[in-house]
Amino acid sequence: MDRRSARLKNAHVGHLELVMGDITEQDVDVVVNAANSSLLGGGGVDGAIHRKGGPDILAACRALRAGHYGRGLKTGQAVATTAGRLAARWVVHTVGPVWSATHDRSELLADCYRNSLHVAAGLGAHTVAFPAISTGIYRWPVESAATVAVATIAETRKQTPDITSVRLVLFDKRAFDAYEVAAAGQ
Ligand code: AR6
Repeated sequence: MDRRSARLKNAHVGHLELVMGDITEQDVDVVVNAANSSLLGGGGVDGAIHRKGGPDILAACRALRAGHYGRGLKTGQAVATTAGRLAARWVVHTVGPVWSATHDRSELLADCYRNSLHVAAGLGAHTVAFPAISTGIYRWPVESAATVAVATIAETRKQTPDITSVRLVLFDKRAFDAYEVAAAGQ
């Protein structure tokens, strides 16, 4: 075990798998991307997925923009493309809400998890990995985002029984710990 993997953590809490690591390295059917409404790439998870997945993902996103998604993807919605060179079969792109201290946007964040799981189930996927949507560039406090994510995944899994594994992939220890606490309280 190298020094980096020695620091990695993972846990099973109920039916949820928590992993500290890089979402682009997950061997699952669906990797969820914390995209923006342009669908044309960005930083954070989005940048990492496009970099590692290669140009086929961007080509598929451009095709979506040329078709039904001419005005982009709305906050909370989800849409699938190829996963290009990733180990996953599909990327499901969703747009998290930007954090607001004055407006409660929790339902939009919940929509991301709900709609992504339904899109994944529609594809016939069994295993899905999520990042901590909105907790990076969109500045959502990680404890609050964790509570929304864990509750929504638990509720939606009752309607998507063919999805046998949902993995939350957290980039650092602070996020991992927050999601572990939220999952244990579920
Ligand atoms: N694997 C897992 N988690 C990651 C990775 C990775 N490779 N890279 C970052 N994170 P963010 P958002 C964590 O900013 O807040 C993009 O520009 C990161 O530490 O990727 O929803 C889009 O195009 C954080 O905890 O997504 C949008 O414009 C979490 O993933 C905007 O950012 C989410 O951070 C979306 O912002």
